[in-house]
Amino acid sequence: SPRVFSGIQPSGDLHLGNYLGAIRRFVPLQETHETIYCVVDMHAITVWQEPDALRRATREVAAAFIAAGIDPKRSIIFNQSQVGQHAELAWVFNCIARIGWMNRMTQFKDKAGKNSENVSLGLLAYPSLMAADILLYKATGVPVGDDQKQHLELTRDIAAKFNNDYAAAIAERGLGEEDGQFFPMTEPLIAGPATRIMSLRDGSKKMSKSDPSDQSRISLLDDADAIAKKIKKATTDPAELPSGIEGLAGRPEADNLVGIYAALSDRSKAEVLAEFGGAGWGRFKPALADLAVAVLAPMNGEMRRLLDDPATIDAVLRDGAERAGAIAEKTMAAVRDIVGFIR
Ligand code: AQP
Repeated sequence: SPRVFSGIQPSGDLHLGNYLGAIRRFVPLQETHETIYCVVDMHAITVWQEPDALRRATREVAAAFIAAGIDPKRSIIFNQSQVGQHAELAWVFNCIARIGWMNRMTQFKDKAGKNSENVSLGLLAYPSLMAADILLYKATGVPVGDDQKQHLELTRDIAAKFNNDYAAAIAERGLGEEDGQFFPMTEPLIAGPATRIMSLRDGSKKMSKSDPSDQSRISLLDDADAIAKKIKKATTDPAELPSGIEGLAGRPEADNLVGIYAALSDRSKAEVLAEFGGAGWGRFKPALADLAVAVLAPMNGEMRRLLDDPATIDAVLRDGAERAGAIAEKTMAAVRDIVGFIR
């Protein structure tokens, strides 16, 4: 069956955007695909991480995967640094990708800000490691939020340039797939009403782990009280909810909260507005808070239970790393031959 790969960085508090845009969508794919889900700790250190905090956050992402319904037997769950082939293939891709491609990445520009001479080289090369993550497993689909679209395009560019630069070596050794290509063209799987959840404080910024304001995001470890308070305080305009989605145009905060409600209740925004059109925030926000608590509380409890037993989480990651490593090594051995490395 077709294979999907996706990763989450252990770089801070997991939030509702990570859940609705990514983790939750990983679960049903287990029915139809071979699924590989990775805690990308090597990506996380592109910006400074305290070692203990990194370990804690790595286990937290693994716990969120399991608590959300990813079965470590059916799927492969592991942390990136335990499979050395990710770093090895990323190096080859660093030599395939062009600096200009990396400089055009909006996430790099956003994260580097005006300080682009003084950020880590890893932050610039980030998409190259991401391409390695995906292509080591020859994954054809990657479930991600909308913010990752540009990185996925770069993954395709790297795959295409590798296939093309080494076309003769691939053909000569018969290492191509049915279509003669070595790496597939990966597609992003971006769908649903929650592809881009925005900050609760500012409707023009995405909800993010690295936002300094804790009020900007709903954390997956927030308790019911914290969730309700954050939603109550969320920035909105004063107008009541419109009765159709056209009425959300130019109202980013309203659009965001309706989108969150839709995603949490598996409905479309239009269906949510059919119920709440004309309602004020005093009615909508408590309904949203109740819904968010109902969906997140069971997961929150399960995550806490799992985190009480780090040895079990580490064993899941170790087992996943062994299974992932077997696939990764097969690809990497072929890459060494294609490139001309003697082994
Ligand atoms: N606001 C969001 N709405 C929908 N999806 C989102 N994702 C992130 N933010 C939102 C999706 O979550 C997955 C994991 O993201 P990541 O850990 O690789 O890091 P990120 O995209 O950089 O997410 P953050 O939370 O904003 O982290 P920081 O602040 O550390 O950069 C991806 O599939 C992403 O699309």
